Amino acid sequence: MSKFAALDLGRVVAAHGRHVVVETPDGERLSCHLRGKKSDCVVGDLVRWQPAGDEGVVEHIEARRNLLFRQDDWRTKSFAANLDQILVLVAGDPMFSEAQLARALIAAESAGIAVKVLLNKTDLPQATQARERLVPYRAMGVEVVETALKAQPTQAAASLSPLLAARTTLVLGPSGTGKSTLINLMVKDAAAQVGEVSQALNSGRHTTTTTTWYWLDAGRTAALIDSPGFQEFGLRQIDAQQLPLLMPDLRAHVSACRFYNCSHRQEPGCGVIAAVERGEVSASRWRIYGEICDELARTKW
Ligand SMILES: Nc1nc2c(ncn2[C@@H]2O[C@H](COP(=O)(O)OP(=O)(O)OP(=O)(O)O)[C@@H](O)[C@H]2O)c(=O)[nH]1
Ligand SMILES: [Mg+2]
Ligand SMILES: [Zn+2]
Repeated sequence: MSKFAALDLGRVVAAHGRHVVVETPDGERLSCHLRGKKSDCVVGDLVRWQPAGDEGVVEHIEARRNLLFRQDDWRTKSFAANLDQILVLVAGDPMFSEAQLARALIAAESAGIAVKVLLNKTDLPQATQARERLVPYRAMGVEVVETALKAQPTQAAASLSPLLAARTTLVLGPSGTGKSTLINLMVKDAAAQVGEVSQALNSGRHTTTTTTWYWLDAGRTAALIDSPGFQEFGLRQIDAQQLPLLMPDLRAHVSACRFYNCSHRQEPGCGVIAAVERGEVSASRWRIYGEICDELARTKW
């Protein structure tokens, strides 16, 4: 048994640098600092903590079931831990970047976390083009749900409820796609929960700058995690050799390659390139694959 087992167990429901909000098993929330040089505490973490004055100190982070993060040349940015699924929100306005979506899916696959895509703002004409862009993703087996969270909230809530029940879901996606709109629709007392968190973090700011955990139900069986919109999605944590295996549409064709160490970029007899030529792998997916390969091949600073 760990030497921390005697300490109280809590769950991190908001994290802001070295300052976190921990929720106790009976639902109380308190502000905690991280002990020493620890700075890797993320929302969703289960922690052992103890009181220190009118705050608390996190002494230990329990082993994680999974962790979603992105990594560029300079730093690692963790989103959240111990997730059941990720819901990636996209929209036609602002038009989502396919490269960004692909990267989020690769990071999730690499972390072993299930993903669904939510196409929001279907009331807008730009949704047609966004839907087109999602065709290869549906074809490779990604579940795509469509909503108009603001224009048709009742309908949206009805289709989302079963998807979110009894699970911990991280809501991910670029800025302005409707992540907070989703939280506010599905979480009845979202404003109150936000209030508690910003009070504990002592920040007047709106919490969309901070990743935040919300309970969906009074019984606290289902949770939604709101996260700030991201721009860059570095995948430095991925091994270049593994990359094609983390892209299901490419993966389906690697066994047809003539060379066992095929890079799927220019080799003769490449099964992936042949599939691109037959239209079975979308040209844009293959281009995105190449871009990420180049990025991973660059010397790390
Ligand atoms: N037309 C339309 N607009 C929507 C819909 N859902 C959300 N919006 C609007 O889109 C804008 C952005 O919504 P937010 O929920 O704040 O977006 P977000 O993803 O939380 O953005 P960040 O916090 O910046 O990452 C708001 O003005 C919403 O009212 C929808 O279904 N249709
Ligand atoms: Mg938001
Ligand atoms: Zn190949």
